[in-house]
Amino acid sequence: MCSSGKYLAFLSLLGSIVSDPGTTNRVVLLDTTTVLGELDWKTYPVNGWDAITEMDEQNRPIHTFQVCHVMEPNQNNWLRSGWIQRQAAQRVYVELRFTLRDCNSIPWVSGTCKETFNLFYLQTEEPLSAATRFRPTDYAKVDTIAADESFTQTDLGDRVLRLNTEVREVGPVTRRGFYLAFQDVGACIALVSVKVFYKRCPSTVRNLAVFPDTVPHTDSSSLVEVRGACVENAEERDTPKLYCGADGDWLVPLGRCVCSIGHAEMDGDCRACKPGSFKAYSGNTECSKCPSHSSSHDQAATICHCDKGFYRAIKDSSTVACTRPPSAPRNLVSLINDTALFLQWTPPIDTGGREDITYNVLCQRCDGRDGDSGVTQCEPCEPDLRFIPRPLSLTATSVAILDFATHVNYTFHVEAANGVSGLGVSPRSLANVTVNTNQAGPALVGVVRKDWASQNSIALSWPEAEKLPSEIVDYEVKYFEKEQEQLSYSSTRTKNPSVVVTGLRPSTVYVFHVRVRTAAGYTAYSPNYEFATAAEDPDISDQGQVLVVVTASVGGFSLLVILTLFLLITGRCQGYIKARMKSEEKRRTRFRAGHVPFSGIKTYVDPDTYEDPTQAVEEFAKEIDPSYICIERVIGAGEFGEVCSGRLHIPGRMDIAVAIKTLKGGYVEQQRRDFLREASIMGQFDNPNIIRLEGVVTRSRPVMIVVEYMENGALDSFLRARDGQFTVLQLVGMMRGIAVGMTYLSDMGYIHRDLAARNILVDENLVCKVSDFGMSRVLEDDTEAAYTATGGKIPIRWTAPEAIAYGKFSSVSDVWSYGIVMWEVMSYGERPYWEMSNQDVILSIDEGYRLPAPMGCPVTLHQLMLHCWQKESNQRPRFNTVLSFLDKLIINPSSLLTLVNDLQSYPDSPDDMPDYPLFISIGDWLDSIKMSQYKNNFLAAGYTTLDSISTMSLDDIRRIGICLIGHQRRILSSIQSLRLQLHHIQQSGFQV
Ligand code: ACK
Repeated sequence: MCSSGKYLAFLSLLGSIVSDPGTTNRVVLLDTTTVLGELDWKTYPVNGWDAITEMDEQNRPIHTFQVCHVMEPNQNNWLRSGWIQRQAAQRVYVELRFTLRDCNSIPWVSGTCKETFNLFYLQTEEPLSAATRFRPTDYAKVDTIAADESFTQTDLGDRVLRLNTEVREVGPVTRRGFYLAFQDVGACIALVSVKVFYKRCPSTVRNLAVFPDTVPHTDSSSLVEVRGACVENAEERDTPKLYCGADGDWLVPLGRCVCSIGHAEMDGDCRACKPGSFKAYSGNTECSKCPSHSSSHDQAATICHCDKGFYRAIKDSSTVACTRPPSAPRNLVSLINDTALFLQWTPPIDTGGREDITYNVLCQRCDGRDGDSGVTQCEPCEPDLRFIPRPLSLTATSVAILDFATHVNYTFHVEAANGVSGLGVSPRSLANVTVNTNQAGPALVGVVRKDWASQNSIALSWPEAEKLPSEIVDYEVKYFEKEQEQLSYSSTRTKNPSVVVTGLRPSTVYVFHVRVRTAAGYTAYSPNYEFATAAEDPDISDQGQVLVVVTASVGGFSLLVILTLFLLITGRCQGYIKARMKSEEKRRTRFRAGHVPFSGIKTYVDPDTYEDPTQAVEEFAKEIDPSYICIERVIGAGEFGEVCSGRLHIPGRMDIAVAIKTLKGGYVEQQRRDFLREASIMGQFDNPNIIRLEGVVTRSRPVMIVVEYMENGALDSFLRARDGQFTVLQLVGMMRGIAVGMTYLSDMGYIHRDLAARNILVDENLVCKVSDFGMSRVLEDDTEAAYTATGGKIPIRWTAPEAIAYGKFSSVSDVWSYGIVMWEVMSYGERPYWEMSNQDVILSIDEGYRLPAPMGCPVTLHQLMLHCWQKESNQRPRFNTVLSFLDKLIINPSSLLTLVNDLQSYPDSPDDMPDYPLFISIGDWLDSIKMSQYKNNFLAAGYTTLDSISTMSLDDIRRIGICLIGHQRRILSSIQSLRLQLHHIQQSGFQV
């Protein structure tokens, strides 16, 4: 046996090395390095293995077993451990640390020297008694253990000692305990430590569930499924599970627990919500701060209780803010005529934090005074008094009262209520007004007369209202098509007792009624008056020139809007009209037999469909004798020659200013045809906002096209020269003119393709007219046009993406261009997209960028521009929609007051834009959701503004007579989205 001092010193050093690495998924059954007392292991024979116990620096024992009978043959030395309890183990691991000497390093050893030893085990239920004889055959072999490293010798002859660590699996073990045995057959071994352990998955908390210590299966390929138990104050969502793997690792977490009400997760635990916060629902959410006007004083609150004077309605969720009854309605006024008494008020200042505000109207008759006390005696009003729409639960801020008695003092109490009214002891929120029915008299607006009517307009007047309780603010004229039975009504205001109502349909009977707005509110409406517009004549559109003047008073300044509708001046060209009528008839029979659109508008005929284009010129343009033309000066240059101004004097007619486009000499036939092509297009149009063709000179040189003269020239240069000089309303008037012209062209089926401010001409009255009808030629001619990938020449900045990409021109691609023209107008002729290259314009449009609102641009107008620039062409408005939207803006100039620059955040791309409604009246709204049939129901129930419908509930919808469930749903969901939009708009200060 080797037991030199050097070797023992080495062993003492090992004592500090062989401590337990302390892994948490191991349960140690035996560790010889931690046993403080005697190990009491047995050796057979007694002089085989040698037990040595040394003390380390900390005075802890180091138990070592050595054997080294390498010189003697036939060695069979056994070392047996004490009895080791199995505990929960099923598979046991034995970790041995030892040194084993290399036989070659031992001088003079014969063949008896070995370099391995054997590990055995024996399972028993109980420890063997001391008397039990050691029988090697009782032990089962685990393995032969060899050294990875052994004593070796350096070149200098020093021995280097290496420590081996070997782990063997023992088992499965099933009895209560077992022994280990080490057999030496002639090696030189120092067994430094023996550690016996088994693996288990240690108890853990995952997803708020606790999983206990778990021993893996003996079969290393199968997992143990373990169900977790929720931590305190948590509840199961899905059964929490983990699987314990053979190596003591937890695998595959499934299911989870969540914190119960009043508790929230923190550091793997469910902690109680602090006072001032609450959690009403179980789940892994945080505790929330108590909503407004509520508080919680205890830990783990599941609800915050309302502060004094604040309540929650039964239908309110326990998580919403507490609210209180509203304050009283304001500005309660009464108006009376001979049959009806109207009460109007404005909503209370304090809505109590709720949106479900309703009003109840209570009535008392206070006729006499008590003889003794002198106190006014009041009694409930007569039960047959009729309230329209009803006395209680009103959602609008007005009510009409019928069947009242005359010469009576009525006192009306208007109560504001909301979902929490009546829940506490708060006083009722009342506003009172006393009405003396002596005042009842005739309607305040006298007889309404028709002064004149044209195809599209009717002028009305009525006597100035008299005997009004307070000053007149203005008159409101409501009108609708009689046949439509009030399905769609419009209204306009005027300061004078007269108005010209425009935008009407020819040969149509309209119903009008008028009321007065005074400082104290509205009077009753006048009776209905029915007047018809003039009949339509396809060629003689209207008689004379009508100037429509709408005066509007906005916030203390007056704006004069001049919308001049030029209609064909007759007489001047009677013969010409007759000549055209013939060709018109011919054309219709030839190209569109029997096809005249219902609006009575003609259909455009492409001159290219004529075999001989000269024939198209003959058909649509009048030949003018050149001697009638007096050229005065050159005003510009066109592609084919100069543009001049001059006068046209047709005998028997007043001479007129004209512009004359000339075809320069030396042209080839194709150029002549291209030049005259524009005349054959223009000659088909007859609209006050389309440049009018006077005629052509083709039978002599130079060939000329003569058109009406537009004093202010092209719109873009005109605006640039007059930067900042117009009111918004004047600019809108210009846009309206262009929209009228474009509506006409699109109705005729003509696609312009080059709509841009440079192609709009402006006359001395600021009337804008669409010009430049060259189509393909125009695009060649236009300096803005650039070649596209498809080879066409296109004015990129003005053109819709689908037209640039695939040449898909349509009336809605013209709408895109119209949006750009709007932008040019509002920016006084700024170049769209400034100095960006055409390529960059195309890319940025594709990425969703759109021109921002020019300085001083009303939100409504930029909103309309963005609609025109919808990427999806079918989502763009049609020209008639654009036109009616502009008309509504003009009628409600307050809608132009909010400028984009005033808003904090305003989208600059149609993609980012909330769905702003492109409508202003209830009628428009119902049209937009295809529920037009209910216009009457809304109007009859007193819903006249979008604001008033925004608070409607399902019950209100039922109450006004909408019975089909599908329709109720459609209307309600539209109201809900409208409510959001109105809220958004009101937040940004935009008036509807
Ligand atoms: O901006 P402008 O003065 O308006 O310069 C151009 C120029 O001719 C070349 O087209 C002007 N122009 C074209 N047609 C007319 C017209 N009918 N009346 C007045 N000017 C016109 C245009």
